Amino acid sequence: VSTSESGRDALKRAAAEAAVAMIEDGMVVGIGSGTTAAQAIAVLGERVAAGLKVTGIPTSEKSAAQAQQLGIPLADFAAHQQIDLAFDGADEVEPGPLNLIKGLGGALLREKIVASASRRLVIMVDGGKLVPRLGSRAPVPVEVVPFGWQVTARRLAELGATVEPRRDAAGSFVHTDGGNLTLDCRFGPIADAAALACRLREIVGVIESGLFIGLTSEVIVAEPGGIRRLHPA
Ligand code: A5P
Repeated sequence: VSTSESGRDALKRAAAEAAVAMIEDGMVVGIGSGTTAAQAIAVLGERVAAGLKVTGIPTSEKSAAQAQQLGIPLADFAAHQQIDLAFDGADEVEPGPLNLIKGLGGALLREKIVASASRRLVIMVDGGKLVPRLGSRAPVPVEVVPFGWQVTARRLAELGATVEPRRDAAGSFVHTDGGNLTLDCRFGPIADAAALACRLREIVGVIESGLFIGLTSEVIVAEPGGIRRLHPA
């Protein structure tokens, strides 16, 4: 796999094109967040400009702004509670169940709400994001209420994680679109991601974790040799 920036960008674009090709006229579409999703939004913008009729429900303020700029009509859950297809990126994918780690790019909660309201969740990655066990490389981002975050962080550490609050380059806490904090929790390779997701949810102060369990319909994997499609085993 090419590790150069332009090589990775080309793979993201290839995955994005394959995902957006699945979108049909009249669909309500969940619009993901992150750099791969941004490529897909650009491709979707081209199709909308060419006459495709869709309604988008964005998963972050950033994606909403990009979609709006490209003339993609947007709505929210007041208008549609059922999404036909959502596209998004991921930080790690475990082949087999196609469980995911998401949220390293900052969004997570809205992504999970959109994913859970979608008939199909299509994930776009390059081959470098496939791991035998979630947590092999990435931390699990956990969105928490700012009040008492230190207590929440301690509880997360008791589960065996090294916990770091997400900060920007200047050292300030990063706030999510919902005004919350993100704690990056390094567990190392996770033997049972579904069980861990449940345990995380039980901690007071935790809003959601970046473990996406049983939500993925299809993963589009872009590699230098071409596109592969994975379905949950
Ligand atoms: C958004 O914060 C995340 O969940 C992204 O979907 C994920 O981090 C993948 O992002 P990239 O496509 O930028 O790697």
